[in-house]
Amino acid sequence: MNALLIYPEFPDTFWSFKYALRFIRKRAFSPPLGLLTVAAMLPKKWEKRLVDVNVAKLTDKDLAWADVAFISGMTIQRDSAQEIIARCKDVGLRIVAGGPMFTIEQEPFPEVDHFVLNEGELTLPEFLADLAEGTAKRIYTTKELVDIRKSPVPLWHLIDMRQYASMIVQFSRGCPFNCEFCSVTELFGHRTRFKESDQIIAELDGLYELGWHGPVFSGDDNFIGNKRYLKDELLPALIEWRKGKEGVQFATEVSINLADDDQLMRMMVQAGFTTVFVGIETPDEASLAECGKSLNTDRDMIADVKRIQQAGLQVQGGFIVGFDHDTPETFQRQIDFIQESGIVTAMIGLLQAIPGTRLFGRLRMEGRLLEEGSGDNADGTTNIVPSMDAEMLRAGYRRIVQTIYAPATHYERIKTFLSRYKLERNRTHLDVQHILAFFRSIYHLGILDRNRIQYWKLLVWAAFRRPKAFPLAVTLAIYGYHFRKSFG
Ligand code: B12
Ligand code: SF4
Repeated sequence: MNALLIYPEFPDTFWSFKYALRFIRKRAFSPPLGLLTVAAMLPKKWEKRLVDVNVAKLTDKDLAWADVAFISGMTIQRDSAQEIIARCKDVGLRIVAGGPMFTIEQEPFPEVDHFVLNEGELTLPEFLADLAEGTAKRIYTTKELVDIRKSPVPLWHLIDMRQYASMIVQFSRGCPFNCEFCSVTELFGHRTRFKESDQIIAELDGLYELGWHGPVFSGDDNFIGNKRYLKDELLPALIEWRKGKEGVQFATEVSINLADDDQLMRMMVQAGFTTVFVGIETPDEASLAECGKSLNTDRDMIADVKRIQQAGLQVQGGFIVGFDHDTPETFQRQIDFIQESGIVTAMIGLLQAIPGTRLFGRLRMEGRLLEEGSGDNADGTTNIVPSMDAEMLRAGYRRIVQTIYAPATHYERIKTFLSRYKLERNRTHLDVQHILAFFRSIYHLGILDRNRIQYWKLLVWAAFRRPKAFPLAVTLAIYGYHFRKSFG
């Protein structure tokens, strides 16, 4: 059996980092971990080929080679997935679909032969057994959650690592909280399920031995969902593993209560974590209460962000407008918060209702749902009838985006962040591409760009005030270029 695993194309979005990746000559941020994991669960004797359409073309030859196509994807990849499915159908390929988008909706994909939904570790074995018997059904689903200690090591050799800016692993799934707009607990549960530390080290060894000595993103819903396990097991194991491996740096997603735990922050930094993405959502208490984000209420979140930065972790933040309790003042409050906190990479979303969330259920009852959402809450659209005037909301959203990514404010935020950031020694791993990226940034941002003066001011400031953070200043300037282009 020849299995062709296909990952559809992402549109140009905040997270695509398309314009920034060109500076380091990479094609995508990270590879499709779901498909690499699925590949590891297919029978050993099958031939496997993976085409990530974000980094390579899906050719007619690939399709002719295959006996069966396995397609994954998020809602945001819907258009590309539909094109791929149509091409597979044209050549008579059997199509198997799984992953977050297909788990949420199947109706838009009538040509798919088999939906193997939820966590593949649970549904794929039954599908494969039925396929072998010639009795494969159309839908395989489960309400169970897998013990991810049984999840296999992804088949890294199926990708060309050089095409990606970062590798991606997953230490845990699930989140103890229950925000109204979020589909994580519906899909992955409230209990944080961690892999064994030995299992994680084996995955990291696999990557390192294949020659990956760069950034690794851990795609956890909330990495700090089980602090005891982190302190007693995983972080000590990572600290030990990372000795002598300076190039490897980790980034992940956490909740704001990381700021309450100095020991945890210290251990994460020691283990090689440099960046955390935090769901801040909004500085408005009433809107936080509305969406059930109780862990962000009654606290000084600017002070929290500062503490995390001072501990040595860059904070990236997710922000949302469009809650029922938002007022016309909310937009300026968001801008002020982002500027003051020095969160350089701030993802601003318009609230969208994702099927399966509590928000989706509530708004359907209230008759406030419009057409299906785009799946990208940072594209300025929403599928909700807001309580605020819709035009005012859209204009407010645009104002936030245009203000925080305007060169003057963006460069100012970089300085605010770098003034506080505690940079560990020997953290920065520079390869030839990074050095070339610096020269490319001089050309694009320092010569061609209308706002070149701001760029040069930042470089001079960094060279004298934060010389060790100079490469990071350049990287963040390049990110700003991406955000201006993609939100432009
Ligand atoms: C890491 C991550 C990212 C990373 C990297 C993504 C990448 N390159 O794949 C980054 C930060 C870039 C990212 C961005 C976004 N993400 Co994201 N992300 C995740 C996260 C936390 C982990 C994904 C992962 O790698 N999991 C590990 C692998 C092993 O799991 P998996 O992919 O789900 O695969 C398993 C099953 O789904 C199944 N499976 C998967 N594919 C297939 C295929 C077949 C054929 C079969 C049989 C089974 C199967 O088996 C696998 C093993 O169990 C998930 C949440 C989560 N816990 O899954 C959200 C998640 C996937 N992201 C989500 C979203 C919305 C986004 C963004 C749109 C956010 C935004 N507003 O910009 C962007 C879109 C990306 C872009 N380029 O624009 C949603 C998707 C919901 C949906 N219906 O589409 C999720 C589920 C989070 C949520 N809110 O619920 N994301
Ligand atoms: S803390 Fe984050 S992952 Fe957890 S439920 Fe809330 S938004 Fe979702």
